[in-house]
Amino acid sequence: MSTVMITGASSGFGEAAARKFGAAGHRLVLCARREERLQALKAELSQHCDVHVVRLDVRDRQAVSDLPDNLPAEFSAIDILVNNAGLALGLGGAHEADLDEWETMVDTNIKGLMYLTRAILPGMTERGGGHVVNIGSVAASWPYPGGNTYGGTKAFVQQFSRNLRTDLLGKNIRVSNIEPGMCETEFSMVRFNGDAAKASQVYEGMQPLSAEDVAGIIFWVTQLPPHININQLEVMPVAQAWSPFAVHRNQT
Ligand code: NDP
Ligand code: 8X3
Repeated sequence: MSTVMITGASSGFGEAAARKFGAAGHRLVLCARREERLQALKAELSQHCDVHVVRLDVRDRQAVSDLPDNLPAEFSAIDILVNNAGLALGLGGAHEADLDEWETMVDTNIKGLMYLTRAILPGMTERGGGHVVNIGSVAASWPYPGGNTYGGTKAFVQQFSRNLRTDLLGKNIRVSNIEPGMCETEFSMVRFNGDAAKASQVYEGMQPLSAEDVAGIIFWVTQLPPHININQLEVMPVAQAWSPFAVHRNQT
């Protein structure tokens, strides 16, 4: 049985991962800003496993760095950190983007992930083992219109994950970067600022991944024999692929 910390456990992949690890009896530390959702999840999962809930904004550097010391003793030895909290805001062109939205994505997807990693790694190195599972995105490698800063933040997650592997070589700590494509969670609702019609259009007429699909992958990489490290795993729904290069033919 492992102790698993999941950020962004109030929705989407994080919530589904909590259910997956919880059903297998793992001890859970669930973090997000919407604590009432975490409490409801705790009530649901408590029959299978021990759950500790933390109201946490991953952008709060001090709160994240204090987190390990504030955990109850029985939850303090984190074996698996799922760095999942994150978001996209807007899908406009870079020339008209809202700088506050860009900063929120940087603060959450890059800095928040950095803070959590830095806070949890010392315990893992002291105990001689662990697994950091970062949630990247296909947007890290493949540009699309309006992906601008969001894709940039996930490119950071990709390279940071690789560099963690090199820093942690010999310390028995695994690092995996899971990079999903389209998945129907609250992601698009957040991206489009609560516009449900716009959000559902994203998945119209195609079968996206489900949160459970991604949670199953997160769980799987952690359950492999301990000498195996999945470095990077990109996954899309069958209905999603790349497009050819866009060419602007200025001939009219
Ligand atoms: P959801 O919007 O359903 O979930 C996002 C989670 O992140 C929520 O639990 C939210 O909790 C948490 N979160 C956001 N900001 C903060 C913050 N400042 N502090 C703490 N928690 C925060 O989206 P997904 O489950 O889809 O997204 C999870 C991750 O997967 C993200 O990193 C996203 O970029 C990535 N991703 C999503 C894809 C998709 O198509 N859905 C594809 C590829 C990657 P709360 O608001 O309660 O704080
Ligand atoms: C979210 C997936 O394709 O909307 O990371 O960028 S996508």
